[in-house]
Amino acid sequence: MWGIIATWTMAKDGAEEGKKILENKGEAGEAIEKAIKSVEDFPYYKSVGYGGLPNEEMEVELDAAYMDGTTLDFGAVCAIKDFANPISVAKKLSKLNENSVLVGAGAEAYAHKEGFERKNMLTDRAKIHYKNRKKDIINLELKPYSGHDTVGMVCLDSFGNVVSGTSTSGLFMKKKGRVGDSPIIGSGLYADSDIGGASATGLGEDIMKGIISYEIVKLMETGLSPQKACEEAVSNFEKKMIKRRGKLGDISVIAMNNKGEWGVATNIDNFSFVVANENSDICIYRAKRKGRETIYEPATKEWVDNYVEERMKPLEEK
Ligand code: SD4
Repeated sequence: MWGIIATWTMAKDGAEEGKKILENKGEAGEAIEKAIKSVEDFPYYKSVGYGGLPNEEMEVELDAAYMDGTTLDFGAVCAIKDFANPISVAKKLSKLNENSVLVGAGAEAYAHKEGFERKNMLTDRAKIHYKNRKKDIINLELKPYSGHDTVGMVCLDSFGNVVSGTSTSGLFMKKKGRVGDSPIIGSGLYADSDIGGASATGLGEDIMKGIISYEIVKLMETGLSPQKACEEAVSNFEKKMIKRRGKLGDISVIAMNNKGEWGVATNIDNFSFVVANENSDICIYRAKRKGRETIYEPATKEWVDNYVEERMKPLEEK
């Protein structure tokens, strides 16, 4: 059995590419890198790779991580600037026994020496978003951080290897040097080929408090289905956060076990995800919370067309 699951509708084309590798008996590591690179390269997605929205100082700082559930190799880059594919740098770092998580200038120096493609990741479109947001923050008293969609993925290949990966520009208007959950092992992602893998998206500062991806994998280890494990992890964490802090930011999670069964959970009303496995063709679903549970249904063509159109429509400075 092979399978692939990814956060948000934007992952669809990448997931298609990953799926092709998996169905041709390719490896999960290759599939996930190809899939996430495709999302990073697409200029209209505002929260991953090229075209990702900048920090407060109009710099695009990117976080990415890669975990191999068979060897437990883990690599990550945090707040890296001006490299086209942070996921590939993270994957390469994961093979190292030391220095496998690098931040900022150190990550850039490594990527440069290893010959990764340099690219100015700040697009004209992202600059317009930035300028507009600055005005909205003042005029509409808008929260600077709203609007963020990290790509998180779990892949299972026909040989039983589970791999997880993430890539993100993090929160729009974040402070320079801010790092969220996405490159943090156990929080943004985790993988163990004896069990399965998980990944999260949402408010990193909160997600990290629950080490939610590790929690989901551990719940699957107790015998819970991926769906139950995701729901249990999110609802237990929500209960704790409300009790201790009175609130929990947005959090959505995906998981797949080593049989290709999958699950999701969210505490919002508009989480979307993409999934395929040997038994079912690629499909975009829309999910929302229903009490302690999460319900989902396939997205209609109209909704998907509208999603893509919204992201690609011409943008003007306010
Ligand atoms: C972060 N978790 O940097 C990321 C952002 C995200 O959907 O996932 N947004 O906190």
